[in-house]
Amino acid sequence: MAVRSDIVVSSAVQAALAAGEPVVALESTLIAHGLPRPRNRDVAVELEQDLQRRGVTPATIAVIDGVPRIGLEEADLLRVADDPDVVKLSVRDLPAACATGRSGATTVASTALLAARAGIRLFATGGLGGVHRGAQDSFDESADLVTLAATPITVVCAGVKSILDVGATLERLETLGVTVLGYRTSTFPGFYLPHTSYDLDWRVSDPQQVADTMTAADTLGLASAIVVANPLPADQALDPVLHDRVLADALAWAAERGIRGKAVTPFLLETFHRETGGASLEVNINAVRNNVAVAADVALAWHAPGSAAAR
Ligand code: PSU
Ligand code: MN
Repeated sequence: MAVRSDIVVSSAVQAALAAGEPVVALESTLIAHGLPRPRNRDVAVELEQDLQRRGVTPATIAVIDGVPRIGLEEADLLRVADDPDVVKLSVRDLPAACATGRSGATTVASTALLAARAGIRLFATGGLGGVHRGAQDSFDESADLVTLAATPITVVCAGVKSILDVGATLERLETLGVTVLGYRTSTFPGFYLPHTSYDLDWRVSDPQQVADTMTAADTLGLASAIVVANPLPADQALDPVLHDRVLADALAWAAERGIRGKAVTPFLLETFHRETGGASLEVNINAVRNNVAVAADVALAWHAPGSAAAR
């Protein structure tokens, strides 16, 4: 069979985009490879329902049998969550998966790319990929960073996980021209923890200021992403002592076992969930929920009557 030449946008997402209604993209690697089965399928469904309740159309993105899909029918969403043959697809993997008819979950990079192609302006995720510790030797830097440099979309995340080199990740985002906004915070959040020791240059206080930043970026003709860094409330954070202990173990084990390439992030996440007795999993899920809520608010502000997008 010939490879399909289109990206398939679900009828719900198509209708919302055509009507100028708010849409928020969701990534699927977080579901397939970031959260353990079977909890991941409940989260996948819950995130979509939460957006719908807020008056926003969800667009979970994945490649199903070689077809890139923006907005999944329930059966495909559950397949992404349940099927161990669903591979992890960053941008460079997309054409190969399409050509060979594979199914795969999209990372921040490939989700952002596909969402932007479809005209979606908002994207909610958990944590971004970034520069790994020891990258000066391994060269391990997520393709999320270079993709965001060239993809005009607003990504709401809880910062990056401390499994990464947070400082180096922020330096690369600066070099790459990616706008970073602290959402009601002046420090970069550390995913499991509300703060890191890294200050941010820009703090916004409400969804409208994010929407106004998007308008300004459009006016300026920027092709880069805007990252909205949304910290967890302090009472939802992971115990810092447990965090530091598990982090040290997880990094040591990854090195010992020679985990490399795209297996590194899922290995570290799984180790964290196991070694914190599931505590990091609850924190992770709460972070994603919070980010979905902020992305929905920004999408609503972006489409509000009188806003630039609505004109
Ligand atoms: N960070 C998280 N949770 C995740 C990921 C990153 O806290 O689930 C996933 C995202 O899909 C991200 C990807 O885009 O891992 C980055 O993988 P890599 O480092 O291989 O690019
Ligand atoms: Mn990598």
